[in-house]
Amino acid sequence: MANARSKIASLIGAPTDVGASHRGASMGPEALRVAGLHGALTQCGLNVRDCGNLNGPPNLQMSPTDGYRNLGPVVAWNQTVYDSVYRELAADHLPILLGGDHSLSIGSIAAVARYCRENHRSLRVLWLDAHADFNTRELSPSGALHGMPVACLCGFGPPELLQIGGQVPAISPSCVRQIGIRSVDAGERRFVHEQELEVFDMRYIDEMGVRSVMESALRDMDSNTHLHVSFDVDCLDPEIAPGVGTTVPGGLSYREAQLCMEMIADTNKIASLDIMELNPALDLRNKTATLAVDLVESLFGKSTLMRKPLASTVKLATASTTKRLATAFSHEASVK
Ligand SMILES: [Mn+2]
Repeated sequence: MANARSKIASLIGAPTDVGASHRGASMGPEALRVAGLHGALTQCGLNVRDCGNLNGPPNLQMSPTDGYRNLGPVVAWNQTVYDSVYRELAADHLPILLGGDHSLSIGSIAAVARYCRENHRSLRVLWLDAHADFNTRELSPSGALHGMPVACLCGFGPPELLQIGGQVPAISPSCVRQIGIRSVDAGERRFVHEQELEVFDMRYIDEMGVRSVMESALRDMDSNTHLHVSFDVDCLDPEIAPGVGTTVPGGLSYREAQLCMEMIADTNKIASLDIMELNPALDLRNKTATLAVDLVESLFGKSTLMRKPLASTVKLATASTTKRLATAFSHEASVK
C-alpha cells in the first residue's frame, strides 16, 4: 500500500462558520494558505493540489429552530464537503479539509466512512479537540452544530445530517479516539459514557503522558486501517493558539502536540485530515495558523528528533518503539 508521502494531497477549503457560535472560522482556509500550508506539505514529500474553496450558503446567524442553529446551511455545506472529500478519496488522493467550523467534519468523515465501507478498509478516527463534540439538541444550550459532529456521525442528530453518507450511523463510536478533551458538560459527559467513546482527556494526558496516550490511541491498527485525523485547533493551549472561537485553558503544549503529531506520522497510515476551527479574527498575526501548519508538517513526517540511535535504547525498546525510532531516524536530515 502506498504510504501518505507518495500520494497526491488535495486541499479543500470550506470557508464557512455556519456551525459555529462565533464568526470568523470562515477565514480559516485562507489563513492556512497564507501560513504556507501548500509549501510545507510539498517539503514533506507530498504532491499537493489545491482544489480551491467550496461554495455554500452565507451565515445569516439565524436563531436556533427546533434546537439547531443554521441547520439548512450546515446541511448544504456538509453535502458539498462530503461530495468533494469522497471524490478525492475515490481518485486515491489524500483529502485535507481546511475549515471552517468543526460541524463540517460530518461531511468529511461520512465520506471517509463510505470510502472505507466500499474498499473494505477499517477506519480509525483520531479526534483532537478541547471538546467531545458529542452534544445533541437536548444537551446543547446554543444549538450550534459544531458541538455535535461526533454525535451526528454516530447516529444522533437531525436526519438531514445523519443521512449524508448514505448509511446511518456513518461510523461506530468504537472507531473514535478523542484526545485533548477538557470541556464537556454534565449531560454530554453522561452520553459519552453511555456510548462508550474512548476519550483521552487532559487529566489522562497529565497523568500518563502523551507517549502512553498515543500508543493506546493508535493501538490495533493494521495495514488495512484508514487513519483519519480530525484536528480541531482548540485542542492546543490558548497561550500558543489563541486564534480559535472557543478557547479552553489547559490544552496541549507545543511539545505535547508535536509528539502527538510525530507519533501519528510514524504509523504511516494517515489517509485523510481535517484542520478545523482556526479563527483568524481572533488570532495574533496569523500565529495560530502558522502553528497549525508547523504541526501538520510533523503529522506528515517532519521531525525535530536530534538523537542518534543508541544501541542500549534500541535493545530496551519494544518492537513498536523500535519501528518508530527507525522511522524517526530516517527523517533526521530534515531537522529544523
Ligand atoms: Mn471540535
